[in-house]
Amino acid sequence: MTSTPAAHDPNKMAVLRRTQAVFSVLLVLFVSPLPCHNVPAYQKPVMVQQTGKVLPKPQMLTVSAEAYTLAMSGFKFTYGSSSQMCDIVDQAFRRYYDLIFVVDGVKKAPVVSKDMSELTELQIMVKEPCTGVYPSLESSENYTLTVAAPMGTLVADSAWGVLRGLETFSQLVYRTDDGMIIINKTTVDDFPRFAHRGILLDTSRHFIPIKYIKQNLDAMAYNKFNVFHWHIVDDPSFPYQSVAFPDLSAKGAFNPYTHLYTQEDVKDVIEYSRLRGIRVVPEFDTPGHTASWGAGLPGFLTPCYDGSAPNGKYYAANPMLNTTYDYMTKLLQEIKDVFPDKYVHLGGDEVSFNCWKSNPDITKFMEKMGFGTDYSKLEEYYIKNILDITTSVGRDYIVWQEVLDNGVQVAKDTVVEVWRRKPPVPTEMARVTAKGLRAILSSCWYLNRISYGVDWGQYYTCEPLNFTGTQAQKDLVIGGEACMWGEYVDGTNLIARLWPRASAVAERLWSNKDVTSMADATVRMDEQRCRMVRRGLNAEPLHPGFCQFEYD
Ligand code: CP6
Repeated sequence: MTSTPAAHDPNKMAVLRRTQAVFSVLLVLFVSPLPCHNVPAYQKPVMVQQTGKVLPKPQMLTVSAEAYTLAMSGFKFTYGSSSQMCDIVDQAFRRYYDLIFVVDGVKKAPVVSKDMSELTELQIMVKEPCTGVYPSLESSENYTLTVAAPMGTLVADSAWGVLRGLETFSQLVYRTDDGMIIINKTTVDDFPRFAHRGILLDTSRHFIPIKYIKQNLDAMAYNKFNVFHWHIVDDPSFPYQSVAFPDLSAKGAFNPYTHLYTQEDVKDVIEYSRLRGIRVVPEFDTPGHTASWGAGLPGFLTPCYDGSAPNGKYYAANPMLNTTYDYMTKLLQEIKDVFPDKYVHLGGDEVSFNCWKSNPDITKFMEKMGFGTDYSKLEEYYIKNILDITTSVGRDYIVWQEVLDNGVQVAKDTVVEVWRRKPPVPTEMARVTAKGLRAILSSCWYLNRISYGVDWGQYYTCEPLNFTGTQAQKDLVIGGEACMWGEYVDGTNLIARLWPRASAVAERLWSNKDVTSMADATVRMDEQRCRMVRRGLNAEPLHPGFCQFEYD
């Protein structure tokens, strides 16, 4: 119902707009000559334009031309009699009711067609207990949705499947220009291709207020992403308020009063995510990228030297001190208590050896340990300790690819995130999986990198399984992440920079491998962008055009 044709000629646009309006009215009024539909005799089936602009494209979607009307007071979500019931689904009912019936911030009762059958109910059937549950890599997100008047059904193993199915249901609903809410007779059988579909936000280069983190979580749910990779601290600032080490943020945040994620904030984000079927995987990146830790944790960083004297600079965690590991043990114990996800991201990227090389105490330690002059052995020593600490506190871990590239021996259950373009992505994906390790790809999805023009095609055509390897290797690829590094991003531009560009990644990670046509995807991308705008998000335009419902 929205339109963003690639029309550059304004006259053409006007004609197109008129034609569209006439078309949608005609299509809605067009009465089927076929009497074979299973509806009460007094209601004639009404045929309308086929829709089904669902993004990411479901594995199986069949949209019929037969359409039903939805009335706000007449429509409800219900549980089937043998269904599990839970908070997650109850709250999703409320959100999706609003998404369907709210336009321009108000619930507008739709015009109800007397000529059409009415969809009065969507009955949900959840098989697994879902009260208080938290999502995991192994969670089922499968669902089957049948839209048929008067009652549709949505069947899923888990609450997560219900969430994905409700999103699809809400995307099948549309408004006509004359104010009706319509949904076509539809069947959907759907499941994700990859289990790990993430978005990385960097809250260290700039602080991102909770309001925008939540907007992003909403957008993630609309696009069926399920992992919020929270790159919460880094060199420039430490906004996480630690219980064990309050000085880290007191001395390391940009502003310890305003640019701070308190324990309450973190709980709030985790619960908001959980209700949307999104895991929160925090990243505490060490030993590099830790400049902001120095002030609040004296002795943690390595003093750098000019010749025989310290030069007052510090870089990277000090790998030779036991206190470093004591600090990390205490911090990781806290992280385990605060973040319920089974995984933490331990970073390990971009470690420069210059400072370690300059420090005479480190040199002595290298000799004592028999590392010679191979500083990657020192890095390995550090990482190995951190991985062991993480295991001992009861968490699994994800690391950036350098950990492996530098020859660190990692446990079999390590997940490796591939982000560099050198060595070439297929080489690295093959290398990681040949070691029997699971891989996440993000190299081709650095959405922080922008340029003029339409750029989502490069994200759309990036295929995680495009490497030479056995089926067993391919099975080790658990998904990917779109990254929004924060050097040039804060609350003012986060949503616009990510969306709808990340929607292209969403489709690559959810939909079937054969879903590769950019021409087809353009239709869904356009619709998805307008849908996000209608839902109140500042998703940026993809090309000249307009939306049926825009912002104020
Ligand atoms: N910060 C950290 C970064 C980046 C990485 N790690 C990064 C590198 C290259 C680009 C964007 C971001 N800013 N901690 C790499 C994983 Cl283009």
